[in-house]
Amino acid sequence: MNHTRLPPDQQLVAAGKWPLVGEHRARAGNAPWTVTLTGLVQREQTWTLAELAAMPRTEQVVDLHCVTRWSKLAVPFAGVRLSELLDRCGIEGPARFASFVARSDRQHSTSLPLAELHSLDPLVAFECDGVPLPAEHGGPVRLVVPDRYFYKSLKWLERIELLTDDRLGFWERTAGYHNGARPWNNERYLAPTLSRQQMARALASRDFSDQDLRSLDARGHDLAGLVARRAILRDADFRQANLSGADFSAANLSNAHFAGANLRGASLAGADVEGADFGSADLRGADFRGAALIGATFCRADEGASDASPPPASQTALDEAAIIDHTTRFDAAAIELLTPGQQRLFDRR
Ligand SMILES: Nc1nc2c(c(=O)[nH]1)N[C@H]1C(S)=C(S)[C@@H](COP(=O)(O)O)O[C@H]1N2
Ligand SMILES: [Mo]
Repeated sequence: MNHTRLPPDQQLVAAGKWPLVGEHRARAGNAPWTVTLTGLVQREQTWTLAELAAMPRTEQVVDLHCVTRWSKLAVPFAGVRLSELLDRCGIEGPARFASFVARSDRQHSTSLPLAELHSLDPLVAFECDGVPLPAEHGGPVRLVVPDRYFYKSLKWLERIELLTDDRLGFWERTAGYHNGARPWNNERYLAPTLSRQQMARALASRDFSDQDLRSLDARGHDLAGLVARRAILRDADFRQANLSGADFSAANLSNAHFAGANLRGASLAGADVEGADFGSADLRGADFRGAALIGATFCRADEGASDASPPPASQTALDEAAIIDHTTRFDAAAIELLTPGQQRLFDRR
């Protein structure tokens, strides 16, 4: 059993699976790959991949914890320690933060305090499982930061800048991801930014389309026939709500709470429901085609259990399972990314 190593509210991804999250590829172009360390350093430096590979090689086994609630334990990475690069440049006195920038279309970024870099000892990784890091997982070179949600591990590392003041990363700035990112403290998202007035107005309108209503509290509300196409409802609370016939197509519902909700005949087609909780929700006639389901929970059966152990077939576990039947529509490929315990619920129907 590995469950002592699973942070709160995380679940293990199916054995051998590694979900792809965020950007899928680096920026196109043939310019040779380089990594530059700049900002408050004594000597700015740019390294080619060959130069990085010639530095002392370190292996590190890291547990990956995505904020959308999946974890993948004991992943063996190899590369050079970030501290090796910092030592070669010399940190200037006033430097307090490091900003990491990706060679990607949106120049994705994240940041960490220097004090934490010293204790976390991140890896500038170019190998995983003994082979070059796959391109979609950040190859040729990515950052791997142990003990933080995986959004602090930047794929396609191109630039590291040392700063006096923090520069929030892409998710931290645009999506309210918690800048602390400590999995053991459940530091996932910032507190709701919606005022009670804004919430009341949205709930009365019954049309959430294209609105940013993340962390909305709609617990227990009667929202039958709600229209919420493309709405941002990350971390929203729909527990016990009546959402029959609701249209959530292409909405962002990551980590939303649907325990006990009535979703009969609702459309979640093309929605992002990563990490969402559907325990005891009624999903008959619901449409999940094209939806991203990684880390979603449909029953409590395998929480904290290792991939190998079967879920307990106790009545309590079944009581908390979502109601799924032949009218519930899913893609087989999306189900495959769920943990074995979650998949079993779909096999049973
Ligand atoms: N350049 C870049 N790095 C990124 C992201 C991204 O979108 N772009 N997403 C982050 C998030 S939220 C996660 S969970 C991990 C996912 O890495 P993976 O696709 O290898 O699983 O990368 C992190 N680093
Ligand atoms: Mo993530």
